[in-house]
Amino acid sequence: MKINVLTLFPEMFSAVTGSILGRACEKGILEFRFINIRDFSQDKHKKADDYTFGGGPGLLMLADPIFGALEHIDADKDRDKKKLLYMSPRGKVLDQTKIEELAAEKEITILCGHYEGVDQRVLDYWQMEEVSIGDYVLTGGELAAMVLMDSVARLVPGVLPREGSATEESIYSGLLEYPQYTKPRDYRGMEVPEILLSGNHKLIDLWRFEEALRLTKEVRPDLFEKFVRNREDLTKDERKVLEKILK
Ligand code: 6GU
Repeated sequence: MKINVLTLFPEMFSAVTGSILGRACEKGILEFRFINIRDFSQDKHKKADDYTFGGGPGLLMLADPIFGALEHIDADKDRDKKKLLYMSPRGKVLDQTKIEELAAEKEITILCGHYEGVDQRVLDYWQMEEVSIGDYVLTGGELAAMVLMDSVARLVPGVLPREGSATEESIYSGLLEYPQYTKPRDYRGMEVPEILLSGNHKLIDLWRFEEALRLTKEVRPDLFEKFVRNREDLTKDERKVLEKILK
């Protein structure tokens, strides 16, 4: 999968080129391209922003350098095969369903806004899809773009060292993750739950299911409600556990 990022701050993206995603790039599974919008400014001072028509505080990113950057990466070629996204608190909030949808794309281009945003004509002409990462405001789209890149890229086959963790398939999907422990068995007097040392995988799975249910019900009642609805796929034992939590 190819991901192009248009930004005024390409150096911020060293955060994603290190680590797991960087390795996937070396392996050729991912291809990242960071384009500095300022490089496409035709102004002698490399200006990329200006005051808004109609007045008001703050600067707006100019259309022309963004058009130049998009044309440089041939964003207008095979337009229907490429996703163009604009990171903005005005967009629809990203969720796992959207992330899965994006993970199936061949090429994604992400525009990061700064200051008060971008000239509306950029969004209209290129028919950009506006995406937010939550109901709060950041100083720019870069951190949001990195959240999107990380969450999408990890779903691309071969990116994660171990594919398809248990919590993403099976009954655990839609639930918060159960508590996990590693060595030592006793850390400063805090012991690993006995059942996890039992070697009885059926009981361990039921314990994990119960903990996941308990946690989800307490922290995310919205997710819990959704999980409980039309639950025909549970085994007898799992159903018993669910009924215990519901009581
Ligand atoms: Cl995508 N951009 C900015 N600037 N703030 C945000 C956001 C995006 N998502 C949530 N807050």
